Amino acid sequence: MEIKDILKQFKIKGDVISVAPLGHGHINDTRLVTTDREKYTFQRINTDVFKNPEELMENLVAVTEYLKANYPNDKTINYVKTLDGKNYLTCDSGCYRLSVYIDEVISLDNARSADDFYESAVTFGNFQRKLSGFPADTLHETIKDFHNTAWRLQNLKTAVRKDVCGRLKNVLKEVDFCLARAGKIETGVTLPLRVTHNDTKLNNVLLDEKTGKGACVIDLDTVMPGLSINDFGDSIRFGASTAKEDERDLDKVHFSLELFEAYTRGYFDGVGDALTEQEIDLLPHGAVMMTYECGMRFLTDYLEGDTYFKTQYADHNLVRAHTQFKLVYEMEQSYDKMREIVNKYRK
Ligand code: GN1
Ligand code: MG
Repeated sequence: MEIKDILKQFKIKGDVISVAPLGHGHINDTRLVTTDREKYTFQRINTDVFKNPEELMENLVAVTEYLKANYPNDKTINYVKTLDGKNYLTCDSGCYRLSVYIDEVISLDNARSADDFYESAVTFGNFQRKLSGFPADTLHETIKDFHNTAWRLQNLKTAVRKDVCGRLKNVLKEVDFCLARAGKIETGVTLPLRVTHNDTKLNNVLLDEKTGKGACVIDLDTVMPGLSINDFGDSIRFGASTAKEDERDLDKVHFSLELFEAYTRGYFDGVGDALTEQEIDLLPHGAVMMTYECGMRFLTDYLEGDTYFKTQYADHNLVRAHTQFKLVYEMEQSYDKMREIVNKYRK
C-alpha cells in the first residue's frame, strides 16, 4: 500500500501536503507528515525487532494514558487511532502507527552543553518518578531479555562460534575485552521492577527549542518492566561521551565526568525520592553495564553480518562497538569518582 493510502486509514485531520524523513533511529522508519491542519509523526514499526506490535502498542497507550490522566499539564505523546479504532495499522507493506507531532522542540544527538544533558536527566528522572505508581508487572515484556547483559554475552559467544561472515579474525581483542568482564555482570542484589524506558538516549528527550527545558520523553517502544539503573546507565552511555556513538577517531571519545555529574544532578532533581538506597548505590554499575552491553550488541551484530542495527557502511557496527568499549574502560577508571558524585546528589 502507498503511504498516502496508509495515512487515509488513520483518523488524520486535513489533507496531506508532504511526507519527509525524521530522526536518526536505528530501528524504525520515521517520517514527518504535514497536512493543511496538523503535523504528525508517522512510523513503520520494525516487526523483525518488535515481533508483537499489538502488545507493544498496548504498553505505549497504557503508559501515555496514565501520564495524561495524572499529569494533564505535561506534554506526552498522543497516538492517533485508525478509522476502525485500532492503535496501529497492519497492511501488506508492514505495521504503521501515527502520533501528533510535537512542535517547537528539538532532539539532540550530542549535548550542546552540560545544561542540555541536565535537562534530559530531569525529564527522564521525572518519567521514572511519575510512573512509580504504575504497576510495572502489567506491561508486556515486548523484547524478552532486552537488558539481560548475561544473555547478551551468550549471544556474542554464539556469534563468535558461528562466525558466519568470517569477521572474527578482525575482532579477537574486542571479544576478549567482553569475555574478561563476564564476572562483573551479576550484582547479587534484586532490585525493584520498574516501568522503564530502556532507550534513554539524549535524542529520545525533546527539549523546548526556545527555553532548552526538557519537554517530553519520546520513543516509547521499549517501555517495559525493567530496572531503573539501566535507564540511568543508558543515558550515561550515550550522553556522557565527548563524541558521537559512531565516532571513528577514538582519540575524540572520552567518558566525561562533568557530563556524568550534570546528568546525576538532573536525574535526582527529577526522580526525587522514588528510588531505593540499593538502586542509588548501583547507578554507576548501571552506566558501565549498559555501555558494555550495547558495545557487545554492536559487536555481535557485526559478527552476524549487520542484521539488526541499521548501518551506513561496512564496519559501522564495529566503529560503534569501539566507542562503547573505550567508554567502558574510562568509566572503570573513574568508578570511584562516579560513586562520589552519586553520593553528593542523592536525596
Ligand atoms: C536502538 O532505534 P534506536 O536508535 O532508538 C536500540 C537500542 C540501542 C540503540 C543504540 C529496540 O535504538 O537498544 O541502545 O539503538 N533499540 C532497540 O543507539 O534495539
Ligand atoms: Mg529507540
